[in-house]
Amino acid sequence: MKTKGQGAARIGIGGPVGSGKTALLERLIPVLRGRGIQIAVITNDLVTHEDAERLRRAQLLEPERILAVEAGACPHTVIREDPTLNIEAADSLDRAFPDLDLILIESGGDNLASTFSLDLVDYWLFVIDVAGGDDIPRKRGPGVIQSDLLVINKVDLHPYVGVDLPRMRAEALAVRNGRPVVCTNCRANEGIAVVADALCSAVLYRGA
Ligand SMILES: Nc1nc2c(ncn2[C@@H]2O[C@H](COP(=O)(O)OP(=O)(O)OP(=O)(O)O)[C@@H](O)[C@H]2O)c(=O)[nH]1
Ligand SMILES: [Mg+2]
Repeated sequence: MKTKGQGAARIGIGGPVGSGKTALLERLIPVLRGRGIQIAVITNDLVTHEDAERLRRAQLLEPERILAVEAGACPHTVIREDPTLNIEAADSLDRAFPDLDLILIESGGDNLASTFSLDLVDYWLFVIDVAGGDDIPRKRGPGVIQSDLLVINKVDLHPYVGVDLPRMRAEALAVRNGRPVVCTNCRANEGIAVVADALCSAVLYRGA
């Protein structure tokens, strides 16, 4: 396995508070590891290490492969305006694990305007969920429009929150100018392999 650039490929996972970014990581990690891909994770929380501790407790990865960055009050700052802390964390993972293929970087939960600096990541996903409202794609936030992959999570909840899921998906596709949209249910482990396929084909290739 080789990445298309230098060192491990860096993947951003952004999206509003509670949309399911950590839940997606918990589902993605076993799928990627099952494909022989070497992974590490960086989480960003405001002033705690909550998500990193949750991932360590889940024992999906060696604890040394999970680093936490404290983002402070503006979670988008450390993934966009000044991503130095995250770049340093990713560089240290590259040094500690020279065989790494992917570093998955979860942003702190933020608003629809949050995006990742391309100095930090090679590819980024934006995770929204059906309970956040089916009008979210129509609001055309930069995360929805510019991300390499848009994930609509919690599709199991659509009957309970009165969301027309096919319409929400169609409206998301319409504003994304051909970039892909994947529906997931992290609770029941649905759609996860499609997300894994998309990011692997974008940033990894198998050497001859
Ligand atoms: N029903 C349902 N619940 C989900 C799904 N994915 C996540 N959840 C729940 O949604 C809540 C928030 O999930 P998290 O993974 O913590 O969300 P997050 O985006 O990482 O949250 P922050 O890091 O705080 O921004 C948890 O209670 C999850 O169990 C899903 O597909 N379906
Ligand atoms: Mg989280």
